[in-house]
Amino acid sequence: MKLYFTPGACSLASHIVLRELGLPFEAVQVDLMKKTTKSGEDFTAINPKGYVPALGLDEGGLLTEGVAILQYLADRRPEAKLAPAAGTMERYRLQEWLAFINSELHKSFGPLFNPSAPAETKEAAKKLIGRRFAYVEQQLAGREFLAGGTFTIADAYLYTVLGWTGFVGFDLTPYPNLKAFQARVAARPAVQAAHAAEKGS
Ligand SMILES: N[C@@H](CCC(=O)N[C@@H](CS)C(=O)NCC(=O)O)C(=O)O
Repeated sequence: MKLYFTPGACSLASHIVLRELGLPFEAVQVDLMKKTTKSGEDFTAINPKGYVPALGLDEGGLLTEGVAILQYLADRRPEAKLAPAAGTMERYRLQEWLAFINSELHKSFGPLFNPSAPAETKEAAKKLIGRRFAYVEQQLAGREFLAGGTFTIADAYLYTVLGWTGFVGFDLTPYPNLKAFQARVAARPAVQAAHAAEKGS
């Protein structure tokens, strides 16, 4: 498999999961401004959507959309239990988290990364993220991970999004459960390996 990624972007979640599962893969860095790969290929010719993550499959073809990629990867090694079996209520609960992180958290950061977004738009985005974080904070009370006691693909995604708070000046101090979660996930060997690989790339 080939993971098209940009350091620190939402592709980090897929990168972490590949390493958690010990799946063989090639990491291909993408410059999102120029829309080229590190070796100079036109990324839009590979992924017409022009964004990461994208996963080149061993059998040919490309899978896009982080929540689809994360589930595809977890299902390659079901014994690792990074996602419950398809069709179970636990899987729908996981999909509920993935959808929430994707549409309510991840996408709410958009204005904060956009240099031309007006200050009021950025402020409104921060308020919205704060409300969403308050919900997650409450859900994480007494729990190590989103789905309970074991790490899943939703945790890799939430961890990735939490990592952006430092870049955009969002203070996590009022969310101690989120901060503890972030530290807990950061300590995982696969997460440290993904960070090291992205830094060195
Ligand atoms: N719907 C996509 C969105 C992915 C996304 O937002 N990727 C960002 C990085 S975190 C990106 O590549 N942005 C560059 C662009 O859209 O041109 C998903 O959920 O995977």
